[in-house]
Amino acid sequence: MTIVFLGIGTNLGNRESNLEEAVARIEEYIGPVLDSSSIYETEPWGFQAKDEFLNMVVKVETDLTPSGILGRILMIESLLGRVRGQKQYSSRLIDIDMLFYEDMIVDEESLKIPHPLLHERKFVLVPLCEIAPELVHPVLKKSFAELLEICTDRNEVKMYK
Ligand code: PH2
Ligand code: MG
Ligand code: MG
Repeated sequence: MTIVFLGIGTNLGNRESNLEEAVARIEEYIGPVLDSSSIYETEPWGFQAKDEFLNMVVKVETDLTPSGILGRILMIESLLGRVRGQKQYSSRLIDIDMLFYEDMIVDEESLKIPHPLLHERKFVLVPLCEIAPELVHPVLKKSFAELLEICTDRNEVKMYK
């Protein structure tokens, strides 16, 4: 059994029910959710959009491999109605990202763990620090609390629920 942390985001449709549905499908197809952060309302990061995101992080126990999890994530995203466009960033019904998988490091075209941008994004670090502040980033060798402290992202991240 392995512990994996997933980040979930949505800025279209009924955002709260998108998160609820994503957590239910993660439980069904990836494994039991051991802990979850609060929900945060966050400014779009890296692109312009009028719709703010809801973001949260969950801690999941699983017996799947990283590529097994990636396959399930893509399936859950399409079950929830996500259609992938050409652009790098765009508004979406649901996005599930594998943030890290124990302290495994994977650097492949189709899969990078830890998520290469997680330490630059307050919409990930703030919820992550709520449930795992003392955990150490396997590449940067700093705790998530330290990474949040030195993070230069100034986008707004506010507690929603
Ligand atoms: N996801 C992105 C790009 N920008 N901004 C916020 N606030 N929340 C996200 O989940 C998000 C984003 C790419 O996946
Ligand atoms: Mg993402
Ligand atoms: Mg994604």
